[in-house]
Amino acid sequence: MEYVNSFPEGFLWGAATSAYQCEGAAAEDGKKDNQQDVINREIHDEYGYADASVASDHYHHYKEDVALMAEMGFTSYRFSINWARVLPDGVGEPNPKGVEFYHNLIDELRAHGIEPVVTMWHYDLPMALVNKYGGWASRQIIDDFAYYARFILTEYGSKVKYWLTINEQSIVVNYIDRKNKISMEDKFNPKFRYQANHYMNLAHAKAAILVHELVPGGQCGAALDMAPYYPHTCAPADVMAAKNANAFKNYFYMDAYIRGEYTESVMAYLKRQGLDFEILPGDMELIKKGSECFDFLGINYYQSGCVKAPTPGASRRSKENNKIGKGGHVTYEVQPDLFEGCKNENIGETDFSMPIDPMGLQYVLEDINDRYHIPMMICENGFGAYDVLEKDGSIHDPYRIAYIRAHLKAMKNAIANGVKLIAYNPWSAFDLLSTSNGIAKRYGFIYVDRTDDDVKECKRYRKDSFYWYKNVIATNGKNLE
Ligand code: BGP
Repeated sequence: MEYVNSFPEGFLWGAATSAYQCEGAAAEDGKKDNQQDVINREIHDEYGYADASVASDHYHHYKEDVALMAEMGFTSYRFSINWARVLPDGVGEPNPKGVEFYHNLIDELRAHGIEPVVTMWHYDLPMALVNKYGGWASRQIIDDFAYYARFILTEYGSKVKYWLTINEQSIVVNYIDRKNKISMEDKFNPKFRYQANHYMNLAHAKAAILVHELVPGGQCGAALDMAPYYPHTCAPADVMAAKNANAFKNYFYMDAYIRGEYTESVMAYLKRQGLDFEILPGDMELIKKGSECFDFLGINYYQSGCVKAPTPGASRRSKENNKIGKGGHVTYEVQPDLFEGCKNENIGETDFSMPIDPMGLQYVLEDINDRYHIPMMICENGFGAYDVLEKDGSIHDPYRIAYIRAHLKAMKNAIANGVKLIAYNPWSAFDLLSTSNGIAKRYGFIYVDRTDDDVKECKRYRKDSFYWYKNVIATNGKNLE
């Protein structure tokens, strides 16, 4: 059922990327290593996937990329700042060339009428801080994150209204997968993860307060990966497991950001499991103050989840991404005595085992709006696939068009039911490194001609979805055909 056929006046249309996944120039112009440079070198050695040294070479192609975005009619673009590019040691001396790069990028966007939406941290902590004290493992990160936030807000605040502090905090905390290592020493010590989560909440709060202090009219948010959890059956124990999963994976993070408090049932569970963390005097006051500066929630929506009552005695296990790109290769999460992930037989999946569920997006948007009454921005949504560059330079990606069309319809329904949606920034503007499958798994509207083995010249090509999305934007989402 479709209720309305329009997006609000002034709705922002664009797409998203993150620094380490697209910039390249990893050791150029004064930039030092970040955690993702190191992790992606490891991934390259182990799986043969491309590392972050060249990525999509956006550092050298940014003008062309912005021109292509403008050709599609973008009015927004979500990207992240590479912390180690502007502050190579994490704190202290800035790197003039790195600082200049983001001025140039932002100016280029503004010159084309594109609103920048900037993420402060998208998985790429400077190695200097990881080596010094283990990154998110130490309370010191809170002040260093605030130092970095103050630096970039002072530098770019007059040109950027929308700021996202942290990308996908719940993913960082919940998944063992290497992309989400909190520090390089981390060996999925669950207790340590919840302490690091607390530090992230404090770092986020400081940065949110700074956005309001330093940016006139500044809007602060954070982007969370958002999957609604469905019960496998209507057996009460399965329904309870779904309630638990939604609290543990979703509300626990939103309650901290938006209400400035921790979800009671989750805190009780963590205590029972011996996973409770240290909260010092003043911490909760800071988190509360940060929540008062939280203006909008970024939603990264790819899929829904399905859970059942946990098998008694099952041990803790994190979800593992499908690394080989053939359906069915996925490991489901287990949280002992709370829930156990399983396959939802009612919906299809991508080749990378991502369940495809547009209605799940309507569900989360309405659920969050009913619960928190907060404006939202889609900061990621998209279809990862093996695209083929034809001899004539065309790329036919009907699967991506179908996926995005269905999700836009779901957004229209949510808007009709009262959801205040600011923007749609799907993943990704152009092809870039996947967190787990190199460059072979592509999400972009713009094809970047390189492979995992051969960087070639990273020449850009327009996919079919490029032209389709251009028309969607031109009609403010009225025409999705
Ligand atoms: C999100 C991340 C992005 C992005 C996307 C697609 O979790 O915020 O960085 O990569 O997922 O995931 P993947 O690259 O693993 O296919």
